[in-house]
Amino acid sequence: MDARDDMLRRLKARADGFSLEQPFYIDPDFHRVDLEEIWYKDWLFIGHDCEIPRAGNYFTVQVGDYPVVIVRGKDGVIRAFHNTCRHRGHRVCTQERGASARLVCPYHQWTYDLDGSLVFARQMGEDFDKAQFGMKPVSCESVAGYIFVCLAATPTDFAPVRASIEPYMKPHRLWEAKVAHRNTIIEKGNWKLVWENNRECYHCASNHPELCRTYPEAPSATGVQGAKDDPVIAEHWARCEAAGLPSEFRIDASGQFRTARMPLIQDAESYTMTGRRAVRRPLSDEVTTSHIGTMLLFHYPTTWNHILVDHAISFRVLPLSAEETAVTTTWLVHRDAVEGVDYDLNELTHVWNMTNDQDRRIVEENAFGIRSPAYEPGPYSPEHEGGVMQFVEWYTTFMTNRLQGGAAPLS
Ligand code: 3BY
Ligand code: FES
Ligand code: FE
Repeated sequence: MDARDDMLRRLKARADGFSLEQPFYIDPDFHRVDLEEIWYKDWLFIGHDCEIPRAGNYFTVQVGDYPVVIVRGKDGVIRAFHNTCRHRGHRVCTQERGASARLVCPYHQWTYDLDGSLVFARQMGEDFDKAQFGMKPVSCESVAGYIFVCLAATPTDFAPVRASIEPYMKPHRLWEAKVAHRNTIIEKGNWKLVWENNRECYHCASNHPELCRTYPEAPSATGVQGAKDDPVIAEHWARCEAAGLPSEFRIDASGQFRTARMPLIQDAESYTMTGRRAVRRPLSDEVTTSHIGTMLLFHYPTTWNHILVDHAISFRVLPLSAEETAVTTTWLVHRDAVEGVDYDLNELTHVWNMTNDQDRRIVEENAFGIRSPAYEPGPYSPEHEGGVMQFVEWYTTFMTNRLQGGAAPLS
């Protein structure tokens, strides 16, 4: 059976409240459908404005089969292009990141302006029209310091994402922050396992001793239910909102993205072993309130985030294959914060480096068990894994709609 038909049949037959069947986590043909229907069509968080602060700064990324370059133009605008030369297809930018006045393909030196137009191509004959061979644009939006791209020829409307997340993010001024540290870990598991693990804290107490010093394991903090009924959270929202920080739990009707500001445990202000701030200088000059907890943003399928009073941490998920996922973590601090003076890099990164490694091992062991022919979908905890159910619901609905829109009817 064709993978798309098989996937649709299994999605329709799925038992509510249970994990997905094995092929969703391991089958390369199912993975291709994920790429084609989600990763190649939807908006993807790809990096931060402050990673490319000056004209000519760029970084590259690989989304499935698509190499993409993101570059800041002379006009300050951030643009994205397919990183494939219009001559014979060599990657134009071969480094992970860099700075260049123009983008020069290393193969035969076709040279592109930062806006993608071809400005130089040697000995191509009299009739050659450079205007026909600019780098192909990729849709690109920047919101409050977060860059999103969409590979679809006709992207879905980004306006609802912007309208929803911008007010929550803006006070933190992340577009002018500084990257204190960034690392990428490879997790040997399907991207959906990375998400399922992220969307619950049922595993936290027994797996994350460092994070649990400051992050509450209550499902109301991580999941999608119960926050409104929790008096501690309600009080936190009222206090933060009064200080001009949008905080209340808000989720998109489709379930694809959520914002909410959550209190940390007791007096904790940051993800350190003591709970005290890791960075002496606050992240944003606009946020003068203390104890603002963590602003949580997720946007499927690429990002979850924690924005604190002294720093912010973003996570970017990119699938490498059916059974491998890259997770890039970026720590952002105030641009004037000085390492060794205002913060100790090890203290700043310790808790999440430990947590990421613990989660990597969980995802890999989860993938191991799922590869067993004896694996069958198991039940999620209604109390603790509401967030996981919500993710799987989103995936199921999204894929069912996409597959019904495009696939041949089932016999
Ligand atoms: O990073 C997160 O948002 C989730 C929430 C709970 C545990 N986990 C690592
Ligand atoms: Fe880029 Fe030839 S392939 S210049
Ligand atoms: Fe975890």
